[in-house]
Amino acid sequence: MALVPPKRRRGPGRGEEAGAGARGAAAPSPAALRFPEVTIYLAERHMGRTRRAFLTRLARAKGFRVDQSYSPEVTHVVMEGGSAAEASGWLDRVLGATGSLPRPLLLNISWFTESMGQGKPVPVEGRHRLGVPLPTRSQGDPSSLPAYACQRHTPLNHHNLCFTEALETLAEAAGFEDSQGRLLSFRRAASVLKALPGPITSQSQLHRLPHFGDHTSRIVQEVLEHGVSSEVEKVKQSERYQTMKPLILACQGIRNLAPDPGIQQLFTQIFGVGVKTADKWYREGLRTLDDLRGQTRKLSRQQEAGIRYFEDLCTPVWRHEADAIQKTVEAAVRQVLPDATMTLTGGFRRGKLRGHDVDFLITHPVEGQETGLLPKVMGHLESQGLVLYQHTQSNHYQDLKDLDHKASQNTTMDAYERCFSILCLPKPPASFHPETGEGPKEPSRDGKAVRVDLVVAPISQFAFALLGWTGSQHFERELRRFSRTEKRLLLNSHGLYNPEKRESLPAASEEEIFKHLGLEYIPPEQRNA
Ligand code: 8DG
Ligand code: CA
Ligand code: CA
Repeated sequence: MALVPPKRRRGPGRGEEAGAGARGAAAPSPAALRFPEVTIYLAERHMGRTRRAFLTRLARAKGFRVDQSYSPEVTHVVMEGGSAAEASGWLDRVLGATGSLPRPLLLNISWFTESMGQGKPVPVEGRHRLGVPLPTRSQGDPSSLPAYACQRHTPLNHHNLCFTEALETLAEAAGFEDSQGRLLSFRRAASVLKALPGPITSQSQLHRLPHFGDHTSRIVQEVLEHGVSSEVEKVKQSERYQTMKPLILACQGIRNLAPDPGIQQLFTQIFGVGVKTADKWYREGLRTLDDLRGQTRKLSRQQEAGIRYFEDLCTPVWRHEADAIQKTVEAAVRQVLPDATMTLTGGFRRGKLRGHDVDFLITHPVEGQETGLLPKVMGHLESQGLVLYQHTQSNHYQDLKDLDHKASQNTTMDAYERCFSILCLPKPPASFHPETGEGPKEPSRDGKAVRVDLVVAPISQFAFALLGWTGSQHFERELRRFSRTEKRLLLNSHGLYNPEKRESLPAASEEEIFKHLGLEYIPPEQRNA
């Protein structure tokens, strides 16, 4: 059945493709358009005519403007299944043909699906983008891209999403198999692509890049040629991958379903489980969240909490929610210790608009005053009914000697006083109703359950803690590897240690730490490796 809409008179200033009406039969009247700032164009290539017509109807029913033909008014071009190179080439041709200058956002289908799910245009993030045009002058020659992620600038929005998604899926699957070597090689290759000034358009470009071997290059080549990699598709469809993923998410109870692949290993330590437990459950025949719910005796307190609030914890935390939590927690901190300061760390400090949790670092200008702060802060929050789960640990370093020892241990786990919690973000005011398109979805109870990590550092170690808790996880790992391998120094979130001289190198700021390491300073928003 042909689903080509009948021809319509086109509106002023609107271009038209041969044979296609400008708006199509089911276009909503201007009054029904809910998002005047967004005009979508769905590229038919790969999507097919029928699916395109279906998606058009869906979006229009939700009040989106979807144009049948490309014009300078289009703000969001959505492509399905094409490679970044293809998308970019397509756009160049279209722009050349229409002579139109404003470059629209070039997005993969995930932006469209999420926007339909939320009933409003979601903010565009790096992972939504496809083949964004090269910046006018690239940040240097890609062939001279340094080998360590901590030597490179890695912005949040990069140009090679379809390749990095494929490589990170394989990294994640390698993690499920407990194969650290493979996990790292896929992760490193993906990280290199994130730092490139433009999209990969030909396989020959890979020869000059660090961390690209036969296997990783083959994956990229497949994606370049076919839009997908058969190996990645096979992994994604395997029963093991499909079962392990939600099981790991469930038993950690903390990860966002939107994948931040492979990060599990670190979190295994935090919530007590991870790949091994998930694997054991898998082998015992557990497959779904309900299977887990029926097996309460197997669950620890944090796993139980993770599963109880699973739906909320799978919903991203938005930046404005992080800000709201900061206000609430900061008020409690000030009550206990008026001069204490609280800094937002983690992904939000790197400029992310959403995350799986909110991370804070607390300190006090007078060394030692901060000790024992968290139980009191949590007490305050508990008395307001805001704590759904918490696990607080006091610091476990005794003296400076012990600190040097900590610094000398090349481990990600630190000895700070800290609290891993699930807090209840109070219900937003009525103006944040989903129908207004302004706020988060209706929470499942009186508020939304949000994972919050609180870490307390004495002022003398604050810079190291800030650097360590800002991430990304891969950036941190690379920073430690660089220190160890290239500088023979041991770095962790307590300090920087010279094992030969048996001394610590103090630092009052992140800049000083980079200086000690002989590295150019990389600001937080460029650490999205
Ligand atoms: P997201 O929440 O936006 O999804 O991502 P994120 O903010 O980058 O990740 P995260 O999982 O919240 O972790 C933030 C940083 O904190 C990351 O670099 C890893 C680091 N980190 C932990 N646990 C520990 C730990 O026990 N010790 C140290 N030093 N760092 C840690 O998550
Ligand atoms: Ca975080
Ligand atoms: Ca965290």
